Amino acid sequence: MLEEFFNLNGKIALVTGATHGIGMALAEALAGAGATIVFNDLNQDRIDAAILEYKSKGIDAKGYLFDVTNEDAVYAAVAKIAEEVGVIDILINNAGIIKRIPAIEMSAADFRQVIDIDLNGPFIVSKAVAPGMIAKGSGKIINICSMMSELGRETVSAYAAAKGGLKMLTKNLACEWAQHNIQVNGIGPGYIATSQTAPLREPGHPFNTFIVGRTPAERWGTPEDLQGPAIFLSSRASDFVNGHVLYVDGGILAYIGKLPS
Ligand code: NAP
Ligand code: GCO
Repeated sequence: MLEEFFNLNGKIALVTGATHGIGMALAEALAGAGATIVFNDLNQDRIDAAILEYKSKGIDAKGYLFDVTNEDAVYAAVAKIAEEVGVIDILINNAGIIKRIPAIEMSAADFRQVIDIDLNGPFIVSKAVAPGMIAKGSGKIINICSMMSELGRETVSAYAAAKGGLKMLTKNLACEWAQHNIQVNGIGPGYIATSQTAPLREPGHPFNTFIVGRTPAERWGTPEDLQGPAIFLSSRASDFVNGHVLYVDGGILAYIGKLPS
């Protein structure tokens, strides 16, 4: 019974931006539950290196070179994946960037680039995989949101706008596609130790102490903390979960903050 709920055998999962970091951890989790993994990146060298890393872990992952913001390239890649591997059952929209610039100093071009990758990208890739899921009569889409889907902070205006929009895109696509037995949900990681947050974790950086104090679990999250939630939202266990953002944040969003000592 339990095994059946979380078994991904026979499922094909596309994880965007999964050459390292959270994306790779999520791909490994889904592979461990039986899924066949395909992933993409912007750089062929990083794709090649990731394929070897997956192989070293016993995962025969296939990598595809495309930019999630390039609609033609996305549709061509989804068609190529269907031809070479099969129709995508599970999509994790993981690819994303952040630019930490005070709003008044941020150019419109920088703002647009973050919105394009972090919000338009998930829309484009979701739209490209949906017809195959509708034809199959089932599908799972997981959008990687953020604490910034709910909270703001200095210097991340574009990222917060994108991730807040991604939360609402998740809810809206859930409403449009639930009738086709496609569940669209989100995972909202807290502060996770990856290359994206490396600047904030440099020795002595005040943010390091701040975020550990702001997290009831009193630690940075790891990509592995997100693996179980990803399997849950990719599996039969979540077939009646729609438009939900599952925050995996060590309690940050539940916390008013520590009393100053
Ligand atoms: P990361 O290490 O920066 O990885 C992001 C990945 O996305 C990279 O592989 C990158 O490829 C890829 N990417 C960027 N732009 C792309 C594009 N236009 N097309 C295709 N791929 C693209 O970040 P991470 O920490 O693993 O984060 C992964 C996701 O989780 C992001 O959406 C991030 O916003 C979100 N998140 C992270 C945290 C955290 O604390 N780390 C918390 C909440 C949410 P290249 O390496 O080739 O640039
Ligand atoms: C930042 C961090 C965060 C994390 C994550 C939190 O500069 O505040 O990069 O944005 O990446 O999104 O959930």
